Amino acid sequence: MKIVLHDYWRSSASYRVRIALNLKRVEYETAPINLLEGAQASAENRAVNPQGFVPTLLVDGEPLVQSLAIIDWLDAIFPDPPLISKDAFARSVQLARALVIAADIHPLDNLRVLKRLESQFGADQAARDNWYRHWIVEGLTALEMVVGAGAGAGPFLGGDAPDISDVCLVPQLYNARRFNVPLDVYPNLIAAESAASALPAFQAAHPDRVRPG
Ligand SMILES: N[C@@H](CCC(=O)N[C@@H](CS)C(=O)NCC(=O)O)C(=O)O
Repeated sequence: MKIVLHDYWRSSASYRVRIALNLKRVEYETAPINLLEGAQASAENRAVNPQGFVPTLLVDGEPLVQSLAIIDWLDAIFPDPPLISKDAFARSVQLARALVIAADIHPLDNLRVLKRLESQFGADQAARDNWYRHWIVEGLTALEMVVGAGAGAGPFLGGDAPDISDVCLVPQLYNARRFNVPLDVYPNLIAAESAASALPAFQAAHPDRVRPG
């Protein structure tokens, strides 16, 4: 099976998929799509990812899109280690945590949304940064409460091993630091990130490790 990941080094949705591929020790090639040059909107990228996003995972030439759906596919085909539980209740809890980030923080801070704030409302850099930080703080505050209420298991959000919510958390915290969001108020999230950052699979997926040039 030939697997090619279309990604961008600083894209957090791509970072999620790189982590999952590495955790599952899947061999893959990468094909960079430069978001700053607008390559995501090219006809070539839209042919595999009609929304004009990264990541796209090509499996023997067939595209899979949407990072969480890609991770769900990876979990089905490469079950070890599992990232989504087979137990219905645990699965719902894991997905809910992942979706706080992937559905309710990340889309609001996407590049196309930031550009739209500028073109439609004239938002300057300071206003866009403020917007970016606002949605991160709101989402992480809720996630810290959720995780704190179930505290005890740890160190990962997934307990003694990372699950799909840890795969979403680490890239989101990377983004938060880029925008100088104070993170010391999220001790449970930071503890989970520390545990994840000790794993080679997470380290190898870090933007600084995959940045071209
Ligand atoms: N829900 C999608 C989101 C993908 C996404 O937002 N990708 C961003 C990079 S992290 C992107 O390609 N943005 C391009 C743009 O906004 O123009 C997923 O999880 O794959």
